[in-house]
Amino acid sequence: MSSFDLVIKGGTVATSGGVTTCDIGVRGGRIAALGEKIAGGDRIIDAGGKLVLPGGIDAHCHLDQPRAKGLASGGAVMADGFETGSRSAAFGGTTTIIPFAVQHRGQSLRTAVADYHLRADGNSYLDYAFHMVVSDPSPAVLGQELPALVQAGYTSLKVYMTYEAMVLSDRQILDVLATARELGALVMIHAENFECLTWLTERLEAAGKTEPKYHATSRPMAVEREATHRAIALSEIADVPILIVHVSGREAADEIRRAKARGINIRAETCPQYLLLTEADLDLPDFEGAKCMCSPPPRDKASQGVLWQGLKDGLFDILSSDHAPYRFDANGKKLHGMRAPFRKVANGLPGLETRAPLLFSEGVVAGRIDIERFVALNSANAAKIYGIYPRKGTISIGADADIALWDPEKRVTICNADLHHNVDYTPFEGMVVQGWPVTVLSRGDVICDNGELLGAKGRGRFLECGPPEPVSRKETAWT
Ligand code: DUC
Ligand code: ZN
Ligand code: ZN
Repeated sequence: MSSFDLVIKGGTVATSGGVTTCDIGVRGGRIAALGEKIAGGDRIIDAGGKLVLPGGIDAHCHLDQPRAKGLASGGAVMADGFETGSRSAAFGGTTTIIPFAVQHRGQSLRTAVADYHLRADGNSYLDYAFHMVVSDPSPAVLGQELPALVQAGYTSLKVYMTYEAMVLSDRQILDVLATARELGALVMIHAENFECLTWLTERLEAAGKTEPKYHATSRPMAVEREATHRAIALSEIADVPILIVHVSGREAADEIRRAKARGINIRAETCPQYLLLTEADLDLPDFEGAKCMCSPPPRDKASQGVLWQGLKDGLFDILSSDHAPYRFDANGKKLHGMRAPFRKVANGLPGLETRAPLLFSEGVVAGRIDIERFVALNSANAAKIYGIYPRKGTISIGADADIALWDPEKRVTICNADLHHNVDYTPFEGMVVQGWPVTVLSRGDVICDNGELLGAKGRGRFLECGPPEPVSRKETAWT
């Protein structure tokens, strides 16, 4: 018996901190040695010509999420649960996923988390953690449930400034922020102004402007910009860091840049759809535009440039998919028919599998970001922000052997038929990318190899998260 279960030999190993050529020895699912020539190994993987990268972390995806009652688009069914969602993520080089356990109004948060475990446990190919969505911050939730849940490893939560079933008032958001501050949890904020977009939606409907393209008209950049500004102000007032999710427009990005320049400790995320799609994609004929309907909506070319600049220079910390899997059929996008007003069309698009390859191709290969920055955006920063670093997000001794071997030359034409989710389309159909993860390991197990699924359903484990990195707890005047 040799001293390693597996040795990955001769690859170019990149982390967010640098690039080197070395071998990796894996024992018991963890990285046990890094060195120039590691001898032995029950199994050898030749990584010559490959990039050896930490497995991706998709820190914002929606899987098997029960729909909130009372939504205009209510009833649409998510096509991916943990089985197909994690499978698809794995084929795209992702080894950890963090979806959302959603509390519906009147529901206990603890119950929501327990219910979500029933959906996840035993079904995932990948390790997973949960964020929580707080839609009813009652005294019991803030005073009893959240403290126990944060202690148990659920250290991040999302609040919404929009959606009828989820929206919180500024005062409620302040209550959640103050609780997060006390507990050392991180609050993610969906920043769109509910009153403004509802007013615009009603005006558009009255004028008969209900096709998918008007979804973008109903949520212009000012709707996102104002809410982003307000979220930052709330974070400043409560004196606790926040993370603004799925930033889409250049105006919201400008707000974040200004806040960071003033020394406000906030984090930000964007997604491939905002880098690669525009509002024009919502105007495709035959209701096809509905495939690209998400909130906030895709913007314009100028926004894409601003977001790429922000990914390069550190304005953005992470790139997530916001995978929200609705099929283009009567259970999903077409639940209310092909002529449904945009208000009734489920929001979201799929992206777990294409997230990292798109960032690699359009980012690294296109010369917009270097490979270290790719690793930071793809995995290291999410691991740090959500309290699972250095177990995840890096290649270092003691870390889980969650590793993706990328062929940096491989050219792939994205085609939904080749993807492994359960959605019947991809908004990136026909795009040609260069670079693809050909071998993917999770805790030392080869789970995908050259297009073949080798991992077992249910092998993924729940990850208890530690304290998020940006949390600061100095005294304030109001504590
Ligand atoms: N917007 C969200 O906030 N969540 C899921 C999908 C979407 O478009
Ligand atoms: Zn959101
Ligand atoms: Zn989302």
